[in-house]
Amino acid sequence: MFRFMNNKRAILAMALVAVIAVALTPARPVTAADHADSTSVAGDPGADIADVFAFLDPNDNSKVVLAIDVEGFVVPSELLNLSFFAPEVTYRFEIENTGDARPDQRIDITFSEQTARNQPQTATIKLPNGRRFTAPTTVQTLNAAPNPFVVTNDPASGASFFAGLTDDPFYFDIVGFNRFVASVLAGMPNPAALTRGRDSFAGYNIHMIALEVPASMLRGSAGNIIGVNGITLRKNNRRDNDDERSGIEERSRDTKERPGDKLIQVDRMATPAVNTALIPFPRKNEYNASTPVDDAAGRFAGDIVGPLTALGTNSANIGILASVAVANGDYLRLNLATPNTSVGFGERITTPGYTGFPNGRRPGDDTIDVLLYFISNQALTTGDNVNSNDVPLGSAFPFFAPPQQPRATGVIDDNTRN
Ligand SMILES: [Ca+2]
Ligand SMILES: [Ca+2]
Ligand SMILES: [Ca+2]
Ligand SMILES: [Ca+2]
Repeated sequence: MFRFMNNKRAILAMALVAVIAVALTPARPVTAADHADSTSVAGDPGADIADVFAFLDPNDNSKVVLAIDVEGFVVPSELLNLSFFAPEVTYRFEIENTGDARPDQRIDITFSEQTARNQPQTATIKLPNGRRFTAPTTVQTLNAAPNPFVVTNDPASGASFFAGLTDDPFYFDIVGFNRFVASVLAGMPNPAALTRGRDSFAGYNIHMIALEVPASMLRGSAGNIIGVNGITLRKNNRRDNDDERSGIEERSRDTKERPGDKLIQVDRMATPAVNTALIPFPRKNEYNASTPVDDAAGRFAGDIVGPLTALGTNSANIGILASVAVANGDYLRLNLATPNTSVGFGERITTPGYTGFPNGRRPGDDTIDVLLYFISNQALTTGDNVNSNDVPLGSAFPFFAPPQQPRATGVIDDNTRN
């Protein structure tokens, strides 16, 4: 068991983390928290969840913000053409609020087809209490200044909604990490590889869906603790009796939900990096098709706890990690009674008053560094030396930063850090 007394041992620990991660994912090194985590979603970007967020509105702790983003790495010059949400995908938040692994509520979000680049799509939001409302997406522009976020408030439920492109809030030096891993595998660990401090996601946009609801809407018998799981589903509406009624071309454009349609789960994501870093490659598709109930039944426990044990992560810290990903299934667990006054920008888990991941997840939380912190028995605090998003986050709902736009004449730096 590691007890980290100096930098050398800390570096050793990180090296071992890297070795384990690579050993378990031989064909795909760590990329994002969940971006392109398995072959089943890598070719389906509209349904490929990159990140999921759950946090108390720092301006009003009586409300919870839930967000899910998909299809990242949208370059500013393409934000007009790539700005639409897949109309045949259902974006779902599963809410667990009784203290077990079985979800108790769901919030579904679907989108109409895009009819023109300068027209919004219409999102339909179905809340757990049966209330449903519609909201326009935010239309994009190629101007140097972004269009303002369009936020729809639903007075009947107290909910607010936003969907559109934002700056990708995830930050991580993919290249530095993988170079470091390569040096470890070569037998010459080179921690200098982690000193680039270059955010692989800087300068790029992502498709963001954000919803704010009263916390009271999500509370259950577990009291202040809720679990949040993001999933995407596609309709399987290829029914035999449709073949003679309508042509293939017509059916392929049909996005209406009808009785008999079956929704197939494409991706799921709660705790960052579980599928990308820990689940072995041959089981990544299986993980995305599984549920938190499967997790709690131990289906992937060996894949998650085993490497941690091998690394010397002690039982207390394994317990912290397993409490969000194994014991009662993989959920972002958020304590609704823990006051939150920040989106986490620039904070570390060692920052006094830190209230972020693994308590839910705020847009600014340095999740990769937090995971390394617990894996190393709370000894490693430097992580990948990318310590915050490349642009400031928002101060009001949806709390994410505006999309990165094509730069104005004379602006040289587009923020990308490859
Ligand atoms: Ca994914
Ligand atoms: Ca439950
Ligand atoms: Ca960013
Ligand atoms: Ca970091």
